Amino acid sequence: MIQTIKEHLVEVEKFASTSKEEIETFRIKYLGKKGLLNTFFAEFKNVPIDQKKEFGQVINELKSAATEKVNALKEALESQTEVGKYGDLTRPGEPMEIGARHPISIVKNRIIDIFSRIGFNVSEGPEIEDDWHNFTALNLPEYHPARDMQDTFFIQTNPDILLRTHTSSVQVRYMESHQPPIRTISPGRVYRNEAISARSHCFFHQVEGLYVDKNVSFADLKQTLQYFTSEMFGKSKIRLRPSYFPFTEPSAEVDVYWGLETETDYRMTKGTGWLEIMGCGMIDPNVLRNCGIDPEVYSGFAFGMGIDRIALLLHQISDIRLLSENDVRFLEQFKSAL
Ligand code: 2U9
Repeated sequence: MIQTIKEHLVEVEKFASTSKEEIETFRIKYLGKKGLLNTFFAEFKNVPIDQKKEFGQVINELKSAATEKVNALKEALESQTEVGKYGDLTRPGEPMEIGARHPISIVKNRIIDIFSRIGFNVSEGPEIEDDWHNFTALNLPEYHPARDMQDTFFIQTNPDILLRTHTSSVQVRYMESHQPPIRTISPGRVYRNEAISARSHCFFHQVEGLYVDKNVSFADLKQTLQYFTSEMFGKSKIRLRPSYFPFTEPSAEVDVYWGLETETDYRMTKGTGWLEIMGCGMIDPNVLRNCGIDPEVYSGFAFGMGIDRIALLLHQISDIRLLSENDVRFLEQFKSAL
């Protein structure tokens, strides 16, 4: 019997495997409930008294050898396999937090999408501009009173360099480098030097649009705006009120009929049902000429709107400051938006 156990001891010591199943079979063979070790232990009472000591020693030796072998092989196996290295790869993944677009971007992207469907491309330009592209080319010569309309941040050491006050400067650049037909919109950040208060900010966001070709008329302008308001707000009743901009003639302010169905409608429209959403006009011939386009051959319309205001409107945001504070509790509410 002792001899048999010693042979098993040699077998245990020799045993090696990288198969989970084989290791388990080995474990059951020696250490299982009905395994060899239990059988040998049960045999202990039948062993002659003078052999009991040696018998006891060899089966204990066999037990520790088998236990150690199983543990060592399992450990080696786990450190080699993916389960050991990476954990259980079949486990469901950790949910990934998704971000949210800023409401300004959501609104800007919608505007771009709407105009791109009728052939407008997107043009961009520098936020730090020169006097020509921001003012002079746009029919705002030095000392023109309209320059007061947009208090400007100038670079202190150079009065010719400034932070753009509108994205019209981008469109001046676009016309300088492209001949008609031109259909382009310019979204972007613009700067105004206004007193800091709850409602005014040093920068905001605009989209301006430009359409220049032969025979572009005021009717084309109105139809384009009607298409826009209907796509953007689901409302196509608009009215144009005469206005003044130095770069357009004639000029108009665009109101959309919002309705008076809810209390919010009343508050938003001050009880009139009408909401001012943008300005527009036929591009002044002087501006076309300044940009290298012959006003005898071509005409065009332009429009401009503030994105921030539209974002407040569409998402019922109560305070414009929320748009620039980047408070995640505010921003994460836009996860489900476009
Ligand atoms: C060129 C020629 C003309 C762009 C225009 C407006 C009317 C307008 C305001 C709306 C609210 C600015 O964001 S706002 O403060 N804009 O009312 N913008 S026409 O006219 C142009 C643009 C480029 C070369």
